[in-house]
Amino acid sequence: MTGPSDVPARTQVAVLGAGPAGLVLAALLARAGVDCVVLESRSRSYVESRVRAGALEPGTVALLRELGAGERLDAAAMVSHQFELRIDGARYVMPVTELSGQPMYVYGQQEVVKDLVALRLSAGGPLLFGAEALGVDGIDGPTPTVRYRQDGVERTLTADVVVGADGFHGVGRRSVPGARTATREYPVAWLGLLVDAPPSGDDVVYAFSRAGLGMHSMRSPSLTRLYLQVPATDTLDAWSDDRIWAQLHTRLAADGWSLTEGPILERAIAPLRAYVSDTMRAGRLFLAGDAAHIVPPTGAKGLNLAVRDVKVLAPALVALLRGDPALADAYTATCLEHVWWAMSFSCGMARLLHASGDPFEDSLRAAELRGLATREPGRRMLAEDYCGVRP
Ligand code: RFL
Ligand code: PHB
Repeated sequence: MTGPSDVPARTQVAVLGAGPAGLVLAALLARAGVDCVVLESRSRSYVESRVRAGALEPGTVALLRELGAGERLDAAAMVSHQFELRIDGARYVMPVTELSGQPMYVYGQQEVVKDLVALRLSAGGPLLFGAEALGVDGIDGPTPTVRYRQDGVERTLTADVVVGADGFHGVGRRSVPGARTATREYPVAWLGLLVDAPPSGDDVVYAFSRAGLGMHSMRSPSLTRLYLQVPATDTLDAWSDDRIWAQLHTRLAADGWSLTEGPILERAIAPLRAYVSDTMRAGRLFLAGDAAHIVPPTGAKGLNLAVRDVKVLAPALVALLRGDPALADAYTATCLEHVWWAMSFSCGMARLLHASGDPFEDSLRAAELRGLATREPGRRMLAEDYCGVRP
């Protein structure tokens, strides 16, 4: 890690945030010979242990391998050839690989972050932890500046370009003047659990039940990841272990399947929201990943979208720094196409998979889900959208 004494004050690209978007971008830029400095507000141990996403599209995995961050992933990721839709206890297997030609992968986001942090540090690239960006100035001129605080000291970093890859709560998106946002708040949240128990089967299971969505996923042969739909207003104290397990058993119940319990290692309630900024660029400031858009987690798309953005952004920045602005000018429009596709899939799944409590509405949802799960066009669409392979 770069220490305070050798903190650079000038770089080509200042990247805010060491999440998947910022770290993949830094790796792509390093490969193209562009200097960048990554500023991350949290500590290294915090970002490497923050439990979040798990399902990676084949395109994301291919890029991580290509960048040299695929070794641990290839040893530990679980290849997911199918997932299961469970509708009022009836089981429908979606053969993703058979229908789309590619599998999904299950590998924790914090492991992806660990691999990318190691890659960046091994290449000697500046990556500053505990460095909180406070604001971005001069984005309409040729050399924007980031004000940030590290170890209680305020510093500035001057760059040719600044990228806000600092998530929904960062300063990047607040520094784009005049951005209009399309937003949807949901009345439900997800209670996410990491459990010290072997997964109860090989498949990710999305269960629609009248008591609410229940989900089964995994992180390793000995770690299970589970989710429950809860009211958006709930806090963790409303959810004792007994209540959690009772609800998981009810919602995931199905013939021939039983849920293995274990100690809950980690629990958090995450709000469900959908949000898209209509512009991902203002002058020399660009946004990528959750800073520009949030999708509900029902489609497993957020991290994968962050990677899609920076795949578009890296060559655009390389060209811009060489004096050719065409790709940078097209950045927002290019990204909004994949963002709205993923939004449409994720919001569609969110609408169908969460119970509303209204018996008529929920019977409609179950019928619609059965229609998708049993007819060829629906099955193919679900498989292709899930693994991000569009014909
Ligand atoms: P991140 O990961 O939030 O990283 C942003 C980083 O910026 C730092 N930061 C700052 N740094 C400097 N200065 C500041 N002022 C800063 N403010 C913030 C933060 O500390 C952080 O390190 O955004 P990024 O890189 O855009 O990545 C997006 C993904 O994290 C997110 O979309 C996914 O986790 C969404 N998601 C899923 N995505 C998938 O592709 N597949 C999944 O299976 C999946 N499951 C999920 C999910 C999100 C979930 N939650 C938490 C709602 C499951 C859940 C429960
Ligand atoms: C996960 O494994 O955390 C996961 C899988 C699928 C989703 C969301 C999260 O849609």
